[in-house]
Amino acid sequence: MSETQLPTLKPELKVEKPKLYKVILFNDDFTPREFVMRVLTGEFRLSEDQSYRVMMTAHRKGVCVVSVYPRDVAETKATRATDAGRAMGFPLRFDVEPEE
Ligand code: TYC
Repeated sequence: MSETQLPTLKPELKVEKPKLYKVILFNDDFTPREFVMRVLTGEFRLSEDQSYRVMMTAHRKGVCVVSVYPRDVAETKATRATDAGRAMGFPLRFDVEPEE
């Protein structure tokens, strides 16, 4: 009986870091500050203090990163938050972009 040795196959371990996506808040001239904060606390679970800072940063600079999430979570939250503004007639806008 021949002893054929099979080559040892090392399984290649490919562990990929799950990619994260930023939700970006855009300033506009119409949405009330209070409403922006309500969306940030309600949809993104930011504290009052965080909501105020994020809202004011967008207000002053034009944009602000709200938070980072896996892709599906980021997209769902950005859509729900934008829809909440639209339902009230506000042009409030949230977008999603990949983290560098
Ligand atoms: N600029 C708005 C105002 O003066 C407030 C506002 C802040 C709107 C941040 C959107 O992302 C925003 N009423």
